[in-house]
Amino acid sequence: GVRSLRRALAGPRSQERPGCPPASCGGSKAEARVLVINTGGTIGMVQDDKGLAPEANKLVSSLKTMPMLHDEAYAQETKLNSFHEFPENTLVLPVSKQNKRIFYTILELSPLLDSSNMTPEDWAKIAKKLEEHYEKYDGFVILHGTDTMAYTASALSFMCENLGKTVVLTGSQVPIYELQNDGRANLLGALLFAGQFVIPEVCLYFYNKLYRGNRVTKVDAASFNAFSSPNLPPLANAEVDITINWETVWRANTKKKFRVHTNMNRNVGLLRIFPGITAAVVKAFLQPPIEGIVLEAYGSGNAPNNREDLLEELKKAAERKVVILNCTQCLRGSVKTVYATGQTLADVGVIPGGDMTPEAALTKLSYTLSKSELSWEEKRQMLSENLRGEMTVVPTGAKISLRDSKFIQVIAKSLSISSKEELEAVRDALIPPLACAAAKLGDIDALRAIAEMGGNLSCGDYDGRTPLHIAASEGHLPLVEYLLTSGATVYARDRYGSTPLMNAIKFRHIQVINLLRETGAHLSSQDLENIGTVLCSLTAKGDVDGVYAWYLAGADLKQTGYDGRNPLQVAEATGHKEVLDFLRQKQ
Ligand code: ASN
Repeated sequence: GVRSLRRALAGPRSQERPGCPPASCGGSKAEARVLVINTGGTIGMVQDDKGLAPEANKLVSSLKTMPMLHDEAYAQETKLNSFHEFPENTLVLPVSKQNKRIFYTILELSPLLDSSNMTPEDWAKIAKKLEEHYEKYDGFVILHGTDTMAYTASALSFMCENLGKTVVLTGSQVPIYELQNDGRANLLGALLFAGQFVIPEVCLYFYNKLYRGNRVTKVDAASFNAFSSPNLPPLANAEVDITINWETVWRANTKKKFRVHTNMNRNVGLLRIFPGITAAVVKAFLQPPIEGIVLEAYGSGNAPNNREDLLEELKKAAERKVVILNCTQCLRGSVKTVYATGQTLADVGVIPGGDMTPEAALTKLSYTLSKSELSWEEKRQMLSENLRGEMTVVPTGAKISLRDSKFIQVIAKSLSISSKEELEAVRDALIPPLACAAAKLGDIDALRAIAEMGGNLSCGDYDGRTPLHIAASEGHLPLVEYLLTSGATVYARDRYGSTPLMNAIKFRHIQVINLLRETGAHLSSQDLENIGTVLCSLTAKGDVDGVYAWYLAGADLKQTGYDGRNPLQVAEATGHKEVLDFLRQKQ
C-alpha cells in the first residue's frame, strides 16, 4: 500500500546480523550501478486488439515520469546523460535511506516477449548479456514475464557458474502503465536488492519477498502474490524493514571466475504420473532423442509398483542411458524411499530428486546433460548433488565429515557461544574427537579455535588418543610443536598403552621423535618389553629406518631377542648391509 511505497522510497532499514556487513556496492561514493535487462512480460505490456502484448521502446520514457523510480532533478543536476559517463537509458533512483544512489541502465532485448514464448535460446541470450556486462555493474535485474519466470530463474541459476553478484528476476501481474499495478513496487524492490546487497545468487523478487530463483514456482495467476518457494524460506523480506536471512544465502565458495554455460540440452521432458497412465504413453514419451526426463511422481516420490508394464518401460529407458530424475507432484516435501512404491523406482535406476521443484529439476537436467565432457555416471552423480542450493541435502552422519576442517572450526566456534552448563558438557564431549580430527588434518587454526574456547588439548578421545598421538602418528612436525607449547602431555597413553613417542616410532617420523625426546618423552619398561625381539626382527627384515627410530627414542640396541641373539648377530647372519653398518657403528 501507500505506506510501504513511502517506506520503499525512504530506503531500506537493513537488519543484518553483526558480522554480515551490508556488502554495499559502489565503494565510498555510496553509488551503485545496476543493469536492468528487459526481456518483456506483463510489466511492460499494453493492450492491443488481440490482448496484452509487450511494447518496445516505451518503458524508459515512462519510468522517467515516475518519481519513485527516477529522480529527474538529480539527473538534471548531475547531467546524467550528457557526459557519457553513463550509457544511454540510465535512470537514477531517489537516494536510499543509507544514502545510496542507485543508477540503473535499461537494456531492452528485441523482440520483447511474453514469457510463454521463451525458449532456452532466450535464456542463453540473457546469460550472455550478464557475462558481457558482468564487470561493469554491481548487480543485475531481469524484467521477465511471470508465466515462465520460475523456469528462467532455475535455468539461469545453473547456467551462471561461480556467480559472485546479485541477479534478481522480477516482473508483474499488471502492466506498470496501469494505475493499480504491482510492477513499480517489484521493480523498486529488485533494484534496491541488486544495488545494495551482495546476494550472489539468481534470485526472484515478487510481492515483497526475495526468493532463491531455483526454489520458486508460480502458484497464482490472479494474485499479486504470484510465487511460492515451498521448500525454502525467502532469502529476504522487504516489508517495514529489509531483513536478509544471510545463513540461507548460497555462496559459490570458489575462486573460479564467473562464466556462463549456454548450450542447454533440449532433449529433456517432464512426465507427470497419473492413475491409469498407460505403458504406451510412457513408452512414446521415452523414445529417442529423449536423453533425460523428470518423473513427477506421487507424494514422497511414489509410483505404482504393481505395474510391471510401466516399470519395464522405465527400465528399458534407463538401459538406453536415459536419465530419470524423480520429483514429487506435491507442492511441498521431498522424494524419499520410505514406501515400497518409491523403492521400486529407485530399483530401476531412477535418481531421487529430493525437494527440487519440477522447474529446477528440468533445467538442472538440461544443464547437466549438456556437459559433454562428463561421463554418464558423472552426470548422474552431478544430478544427485546440490549444485546451486536447488535442493535440501539432509545432513546425515555420513555426509558431515570430520575430515572437513571448515566443519571443525565452525562447530568449535558455534559451541563457544553458549555458556550454559549443559552445553559445556556437550562441548567437553565433542572437543576430543574434534581436536583429534583437526590434528589428523594438521589444522593448527582449528586447534587454536578449540583452545581459545577453553578446550583442553590433552584430552583423549574414546580410545584415549590425544591430538598429540594423532599428530605424532601423522608426522605433522609444526603441529607437534604447537601442541607441546599448548599444554599437551607427552606421557598420555591410549587404550592400547601407546604414547605419542611409540606412535612416532611406529611410523618412523624421525624429527617428531627428536622433538618429543627434547620435551622429555622416553620409553618406559612397558614400552621396552620384548625390545630385543622387536629389534632383531626389524634387523632380519633389513628395516634400517625402524631400527634407527627405536635407537633415537632411546632403545638399547644390544638387547637380545627370544633366541638369545642380539641385533648385530642377526644382521651378520642375514647380511642386510645397511643395518649391519649402522649396528656396527653404534656398538
Ligand atoms: N503472460 C505474461 C508473461 O509471462 C504473464 C505475466 O507476466 N504476468 O509474460
